[in-house]
Amino acid sequence: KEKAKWSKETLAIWEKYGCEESVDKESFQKSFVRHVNTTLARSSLNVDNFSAYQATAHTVRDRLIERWNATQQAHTLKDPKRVYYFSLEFLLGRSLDNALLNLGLKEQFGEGVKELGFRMEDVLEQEVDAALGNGGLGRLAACYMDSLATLDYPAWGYGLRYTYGIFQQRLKDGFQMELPDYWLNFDNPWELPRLDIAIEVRFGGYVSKYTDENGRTRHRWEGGDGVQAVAYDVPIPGYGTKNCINIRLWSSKPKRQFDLSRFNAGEYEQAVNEQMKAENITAVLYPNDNHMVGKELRLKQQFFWVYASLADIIRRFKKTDRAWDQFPEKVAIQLNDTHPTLAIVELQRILVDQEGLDWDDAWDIVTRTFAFTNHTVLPEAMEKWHVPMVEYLLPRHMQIIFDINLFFLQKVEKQFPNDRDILAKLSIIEEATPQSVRMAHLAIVGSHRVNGVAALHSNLIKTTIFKDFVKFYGPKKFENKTNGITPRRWLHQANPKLSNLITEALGDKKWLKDLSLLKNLEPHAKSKDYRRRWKAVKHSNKVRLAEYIKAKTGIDANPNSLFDVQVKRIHEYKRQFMNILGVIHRYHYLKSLTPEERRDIVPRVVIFGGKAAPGYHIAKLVIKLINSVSATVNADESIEDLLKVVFIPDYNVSLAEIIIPASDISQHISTAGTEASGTSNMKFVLNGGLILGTVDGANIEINEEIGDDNIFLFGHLADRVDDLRHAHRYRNVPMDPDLQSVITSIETGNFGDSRIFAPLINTLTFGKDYYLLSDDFGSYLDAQKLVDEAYKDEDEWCKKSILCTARMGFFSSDRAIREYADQIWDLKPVPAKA
Ligand code: IMP
Ligand code: B1N
Repeated sequence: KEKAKWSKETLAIWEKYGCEESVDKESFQKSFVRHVNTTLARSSLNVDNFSAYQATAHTVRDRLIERWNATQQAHTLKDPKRVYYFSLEFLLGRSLDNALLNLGLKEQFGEGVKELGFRMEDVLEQEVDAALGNGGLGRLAACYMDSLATLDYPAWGYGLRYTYGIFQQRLKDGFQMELPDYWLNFDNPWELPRLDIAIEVRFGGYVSKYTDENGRTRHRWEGGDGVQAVAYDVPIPGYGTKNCINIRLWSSKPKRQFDLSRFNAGEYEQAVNEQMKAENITAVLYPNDNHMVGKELRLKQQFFWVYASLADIIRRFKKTDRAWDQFPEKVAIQLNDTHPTLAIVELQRILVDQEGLDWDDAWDIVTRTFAFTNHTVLPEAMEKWHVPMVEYLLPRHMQIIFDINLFFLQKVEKQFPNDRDILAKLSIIEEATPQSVRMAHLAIVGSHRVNGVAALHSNLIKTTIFKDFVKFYGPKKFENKTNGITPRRWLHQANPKLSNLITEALGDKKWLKDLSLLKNLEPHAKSKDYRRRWKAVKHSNKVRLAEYIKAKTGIDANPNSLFDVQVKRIHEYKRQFMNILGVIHRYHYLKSLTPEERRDIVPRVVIFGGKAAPGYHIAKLVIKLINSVSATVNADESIEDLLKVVFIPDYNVSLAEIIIPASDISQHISTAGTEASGTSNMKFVLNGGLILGTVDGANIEINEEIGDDNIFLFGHLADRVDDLRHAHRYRNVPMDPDLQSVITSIETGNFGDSRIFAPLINTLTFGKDYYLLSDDFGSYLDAQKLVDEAYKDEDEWCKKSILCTARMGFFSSDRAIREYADQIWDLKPVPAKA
């Protein structure tokens, strides 16, 4: 509209200067120097690596924003169906290298920066991770955004802009210490503040009833205290496309208007204090992975986020004159776990209370809009909110939840008359004191599709936690969408040498957009020369990691050893405890050998990394035990290089990019049935690392793809777990003798004062051993022996390594996203102009 008002002359000026930012070396240098001089207000005499990073980042950002604008414009013009990915976590890591590679600028900008006196590697190292997530769930959201952008889907991410990301981990005397991650300390070039997009969010208040002009009883949510949600946009560039999508992160700010009535003399300070509380809502990411803590602030975060996001989506929908029943044809919302489930209730409230729709019409729109991904079966992770808390913060939403439940249970009752048992099992409300809202039940009832994240997991939810829902809805509502990872970050960026070697063999880089093409690597496993070069790449990645380990821990890790890696959140179900007990067993074994026998031993470096939730004491003891064992073993000169144990502190995405390409074998050893999928397992294998794992999560599908010869699986299967647990509880199961001798060794003080480890050791004894370490320990040690044997034949190992990479095509997040788009969202790509 406004454009029409402009004169020809005005338009000409716009067009003259609206040209594209060029992407050649000289243009890079020109922008770089301009940003140093203006954005950073520095001169050529005063530029360090960090300023060079900032100037490079701003130069790339300018080019990103251009693509971002073009993409958003194309979408606005076409008004296609969009998908909105609601995730409380986006674990993006660093952006500069990723943007350079996805935009295809790495080479010329690298040259440009070199001529200006810097090395691109040093510049890239300056960036701090955007660590707005705990682990797998948050990183999955980031991989999915990369694929959505790369495949030209019209998609948005919605999340929170935490001031503090996941804490930084330090070690003190082998214990984990947590430091706040104040990641916005220096400016963040990867976000665009949209201070004009501010939405008022309310908590508290009351519900009033009234009769409308048609004589219907209606409800209105009134009163309460408000805060503002301000938008910060994070551009996500696709690989090999102009498409650049957006993650909108909300930050909480005080309302602009003070409550004037409070401005009586003396209340000023209190009024300001009240206002400052607004900022608390998005201050900190909750640092728990797979664990629910029922804190009021967390519930506030969830509502704040879904309220603002829905308001934004509805504003966009209302730009065109469409009837409400077309909403699901324009909007698909994917719920990343139950964290955003209140969105279901909020949309129903908007449609009924504000837009005046009938309940049933509204509910039909709601259920056609939402789909829900479940990521865990662990009972302690299931979200439940106390009814009194929900009632107090969100009185109208609580009423609506009761109504949703009432209408749902009426249908259940009709289908299963006189079955009180199934009513209690399916109810959204858990009848305890106090009552709770079961968020998973609400998410299922309010969605048209529910999916698990690997084949085993999706079957398990149908037969265990959600089995009664399958009885009611039938099996079709429940699907599997096996997780995937982006090969751009997890191979091309993290392992440039291997990426080059693959491209050389395949003739071009098409595999980066169609990972199934990797299968054409298979014949190269037979080439001696190719194997030699493949081995050389792995070796140089191990050298890079060994240098990092030396710098951070002082430990010498010999790159000629077998690198055995377990990096992931520290959790009892992931069984890092079993790994370190296995290490102790190995240590004893080595000490029992004669010098001749030792000659036959494959030297190992066992590498651990990962954070424990700050309140998770047992997990923190596991870290301490690893460090104690590390201290003893590494100091024992009689062991030489045959065994080294390393705990790398502060595992995060950019560290994963160094560690994963350097692994020979990685461990994914959760008790069968507990790890929904795992995604780092995929990353390791894609980089030619073998797996030692249990028959759990995506390990199973990886096995199906790469074949039995290329993976070391062990342990009891998921269908045995219940019986084994039962046996532990009701009978006195003798402990595996190897395990017993390792425990005794800890208890006799071989790894420092054993008293501190008592609570950890107690998890195995007293008829517990909930994660079945004792049951799996024997087969774990056997599998380790097979690993040792296999590694002795370097050439055979290398063949396996190549075949692993070649057969991982299925695990691209592009495949996963296409499945979601075709089977759940009904979404079509909309390419931005080339
Ligand atoms: P998994 O649990 O081993 O499947 O790992 C999931 C992914 O989360 C890893 O591959 C990393 O990309 C990412 N990640 C980043 N930081 C952490 C962490 O502290 N713990 C676990 N995963 C992390
Ligand atoms: O989600 C990943 C899976 O690969 C992992 O197996 C699974 O453990 C992980 C509450 C979670 N499940 N649940 C969570 C995280 C934070 C939180 O506050 C639960 N994370 C997973 C991706 O599918």
